[in-house]
Amino acid sequence: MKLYWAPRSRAFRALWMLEESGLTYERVFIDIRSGAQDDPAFRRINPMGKVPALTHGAAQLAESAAICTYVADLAPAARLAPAIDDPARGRYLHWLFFSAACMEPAFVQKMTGIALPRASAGWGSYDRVMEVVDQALATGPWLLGTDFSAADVMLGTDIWYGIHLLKVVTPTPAMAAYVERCTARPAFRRAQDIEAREGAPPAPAPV
Ligand SMILES: N[C@@H](CCC(=O)N[C@@H](CS)C(=O)NCC(=O)O)C(=O)O
Repeated sequence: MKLYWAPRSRAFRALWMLEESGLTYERVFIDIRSGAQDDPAFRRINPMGKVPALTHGAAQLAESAAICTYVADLAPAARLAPAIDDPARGRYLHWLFFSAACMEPAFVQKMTGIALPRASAGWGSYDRVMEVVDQALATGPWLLGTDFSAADVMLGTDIWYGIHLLKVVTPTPAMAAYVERCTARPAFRRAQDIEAREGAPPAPAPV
């Protein structure tokens, strides 16, 4: 299995997820700051030319939520997803999709100040998204209660990036405590170490 990734990007979700899974994988650095994502060989893996992307035998996929779902299903022993017949699966899928469908557009709205009617914006509004997330984290420790899941990898990365990188989130006490729990996980720390260790652009090939 190969993870195509770049540091300080949405690929962190896939990196953290793979570290949680215990699966063996190889990392392929795609230097998106120098245009490596436009290489035809990479575009055949993800026609969008974006990281993360994953290949596993004949399977290839992109979209971080899809990768997290795929990896969770591939590693049942790591217990990162409720079983298919578990009612918690509903809430799990809800939060996996919420990230790209609601959280990210809400961040963009906040950063750009674009005004849209609440009824026609799929995410409602930034304030509503934040309110709903805060309520979802009120009980904890994780989105599904006591069980950590791939949905926490998605949402945890978003809130963490929202606070520290994008600076669009002023954390409520529930969000701050949640991010602290996320960042204390050994797999999260390993992913951060990998970024620090391997995140420099690859040396140019000798000519
Ligand atoms: N919806 C995608 C978004 C991936 C994405 O936008 N990745 C950015 C980095 S954060 C990227 O690869 N940008 C390079 C480019 O678009 O040229 C996901 O969640 O995986």
